[in-house]
Amino acid sequence: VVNSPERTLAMIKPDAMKAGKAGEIIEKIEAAGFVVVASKEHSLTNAQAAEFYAEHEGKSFFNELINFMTSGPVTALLLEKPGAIKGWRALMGPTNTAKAREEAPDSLRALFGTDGTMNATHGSDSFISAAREGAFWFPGALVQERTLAMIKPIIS
Ligand code: DGI
Repeated sequence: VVNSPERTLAMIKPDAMKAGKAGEIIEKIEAAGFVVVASKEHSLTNAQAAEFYAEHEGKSFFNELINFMTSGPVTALLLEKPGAIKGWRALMGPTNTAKAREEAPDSLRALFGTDGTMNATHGSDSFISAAREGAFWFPGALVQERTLAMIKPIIS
């Protein structure tokens, strides 16, 4: 299972899109060994952004987050690589841009992020999130080929 491909859901957020950095980000994604399985550029509605970030509803930064995520187009990407979920989180770096610049200066958020809210990229934080977020952006796409392999040891 360790070397089998895994898929995760990534987004290039409106700040990086507006800055014209999508191409550069995708080059870095491919240079890091990810395969871009599918991509889609789309401007989220308020309802879509609220659904995507439902787990943050009620938090202090929720409205700011929704305003930002609906401020322009985003590019959603379905990425594949062994260990894609953790690997993509590592390539992005810490959530807060300032922290990313201190702790992971080569990370995408350090290079392309703006601040604590506008941080250039998104990545699913778990297998379950990747399945949910992948289905949100790419309905019908096979998000996790290793689902059966993963749950077999649990159910047998
Ligand atoms: O998975 P992440 O994007 O790294 O982080 P998350 O799922 O905890 O939060 C989703 C987004 O919400 C994050 O990319 C930026 C924003 N956010 C999270 N925590 C804070 C925040 N924005 C502000 N202003 N303050 C926060 O504490």
